[in-house]
Amino acid sequence: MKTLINESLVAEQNQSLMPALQEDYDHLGAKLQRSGIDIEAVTQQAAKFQVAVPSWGTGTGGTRFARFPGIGEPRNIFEKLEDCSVINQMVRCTEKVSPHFPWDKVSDFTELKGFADDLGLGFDAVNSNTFQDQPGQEHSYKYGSLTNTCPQTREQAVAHNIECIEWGKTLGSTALTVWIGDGSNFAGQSHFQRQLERYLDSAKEVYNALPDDWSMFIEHKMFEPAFYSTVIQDWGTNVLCAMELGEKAKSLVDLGHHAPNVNIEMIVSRLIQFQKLAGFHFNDSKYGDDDLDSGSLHPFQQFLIFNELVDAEHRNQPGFNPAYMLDQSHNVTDPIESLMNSAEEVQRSYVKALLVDRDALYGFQDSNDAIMAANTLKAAFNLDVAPILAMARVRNGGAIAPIATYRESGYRAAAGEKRPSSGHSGSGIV
Ligand code: LRH
Ligand code: MN
Ligand code: MN
Repeated sequence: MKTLINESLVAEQNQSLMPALQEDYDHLGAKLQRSGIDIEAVTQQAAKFQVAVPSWGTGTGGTRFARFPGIGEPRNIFEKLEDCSVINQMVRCTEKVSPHFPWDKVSDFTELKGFADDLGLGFDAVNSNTFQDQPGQEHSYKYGSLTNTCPQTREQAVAHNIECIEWGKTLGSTALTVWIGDGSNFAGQSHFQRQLERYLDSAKEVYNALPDDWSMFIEHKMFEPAFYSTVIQDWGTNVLCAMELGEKAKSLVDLGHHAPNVNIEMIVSRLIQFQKLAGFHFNDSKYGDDDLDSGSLHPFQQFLIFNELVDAEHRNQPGFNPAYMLDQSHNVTDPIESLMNSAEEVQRSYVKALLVDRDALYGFQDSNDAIMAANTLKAAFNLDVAPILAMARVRNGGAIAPIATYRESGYRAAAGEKRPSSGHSGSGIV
């Protein structure tokens, strides 16, 4: 496997940090032992954790007002994969990349697959894009894509989703994520039922093109770009459509796509219960679809979501196999640093959730001991599991201190030399 950061630099940095890490790890191990938890078992589970990186997250996102490009931004999918491989080399829990078409322009998918293989990377769900018009496109998505009142426009959107499946097959992906921006901006502009009927008709065509081992991930979002109504606006409409389509269709939860204060962990629980949880787009948010770094604002919420996920794992719930992906937009940070940090934050929530004393929690739930139930969750959340995460990373060949080692490598400055700024390019994020 080709690595882009000098392995001896990683080894050197790790060596100097190892004595302190070992001390902290042993101390945490002794503490956990008092609660009957074997730290080694937890570290092994942490080391198996994976979350996919979005190809579009490697460039500076920008807003609808401005985009301020960073140094050495990737100019194409090959350079995006290089950055993803650096992320994975440091954190060793991001082996897969979720591509977005046609933002990721590819002329030879076999070549792309080979390029990723060499970097030790694979592909997670492929994302279609019918929320923008592309140059030369015959029919406009101004008034919707899969739900457009014009049949030719709907056909064009269906065909794009089907070509994404074809491309994904070559890349070794097994899922298509469909998010549409379709909706309306004025009361009365669209007939709610007819619009959803058109969605289902189109989505069925896409669904029917799925290979046997593929899934279709339906992603909901409350608003934006449509500001009065959105067709797939919440998990209710989402799961109704997934049920209507069939077993291969499941609901994807993007953390930023809900009304403020919505109990997302409960939505997750419901979807698990009915075997309809596709997976996640992790990010954090204060106001709306902010796409901030995962766990940067609401680490407790993220932990509570993982509490549901680990509970499902613990109870061996049938059909439970969610896909974990990041979906972020970076405006003021180096995207590589944000993505490394975020992967670690998601992994941190997972590890903390593993440490919940589940039998005690079930007991407190059954006896209606609210304060002790809450304290049981808090006890796990309040533990500092950083030594477990660092040890899992180093055992997988990663860096004890990902950001410090990455900065020391000078990768970004070198990318700046190799990739002169176009002043534009990047993710093309909306
Ligand atoms: C929509 C969304 C969806 C898109 C991505 C770029 O807001 O979350 O997942 O594909 O952003
Ligand atoms: Mn998303
Ligand atoms: Mn979003």
